[in-house]
Amino acid sequence: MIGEVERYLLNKIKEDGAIHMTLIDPEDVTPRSASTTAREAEECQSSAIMIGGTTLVSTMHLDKVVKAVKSVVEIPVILFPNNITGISKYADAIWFMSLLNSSDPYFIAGAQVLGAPLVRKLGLEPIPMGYIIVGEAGAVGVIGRACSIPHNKPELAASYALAAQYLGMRFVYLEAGSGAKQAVSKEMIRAVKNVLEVPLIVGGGIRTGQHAKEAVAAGADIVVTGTVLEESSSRKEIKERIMRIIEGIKEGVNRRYRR
Ligand code: 1GP
Repeated sequence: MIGEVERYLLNKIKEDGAIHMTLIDPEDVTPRSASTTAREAEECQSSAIMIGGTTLVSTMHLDKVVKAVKSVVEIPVILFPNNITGISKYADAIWFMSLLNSSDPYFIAGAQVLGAPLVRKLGLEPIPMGYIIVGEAGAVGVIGRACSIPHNKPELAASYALAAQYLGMRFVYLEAGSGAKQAVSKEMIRAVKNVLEVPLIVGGGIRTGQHAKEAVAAGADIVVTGTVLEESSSRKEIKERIMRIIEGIKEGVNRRYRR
């Protein structure tokens, strides 16, 4: 059941303690700029490229972006779908995800039912993941009709994460929303990690090495960043920012062992 990409991620987490993934929102890029970001990310040792965005509607554009990225990197390209329009045959794998705290059954199981046959037909590797929205959350909270978990209720996030694990999801994602002012707190990451045996992904509003370090020290296994790279004006800046975040992840792993 566990595919090649998932095995790679699990091994990488085991080897490095925690890893970084670069998120590319197809709506904010051209195929060319996406491939530049992906190449820089791979050079800086980001472990995978995720491609997806909340308001994406053009599968045609998505295909072009995924194809361009795939042609320049060796690391896996994983789809991060907002809906059935977020599926592309050019990717290696897809987060087969359920927005657990949505109030709309469409985002919990409806889109998944529609998308599953296509995922199978295209031979994409599905990686089951429980997706949990936290705090203000922005666009993803609105579109996904999330009953967002307040930042000061870590125990609620832990209950959702545990339920995801008991439902058989093999990854859990705490999402503060793209470009969030407030990233997921250390307390919430710690509370979730405390009950979880599957890898924990954390994203939304992580902009600096210090942020990444704190998230990893608290228990994040995968740190996802997107906005911070979109805000970069040059290849040099993209590289520097990714390097700082990856350095922060390494420091976070070391801090865990020092406890
Ligand atoms: C969004 O968690 C991801 O889905 C990444 O968030 O864009 O804030 O890095 P940022």
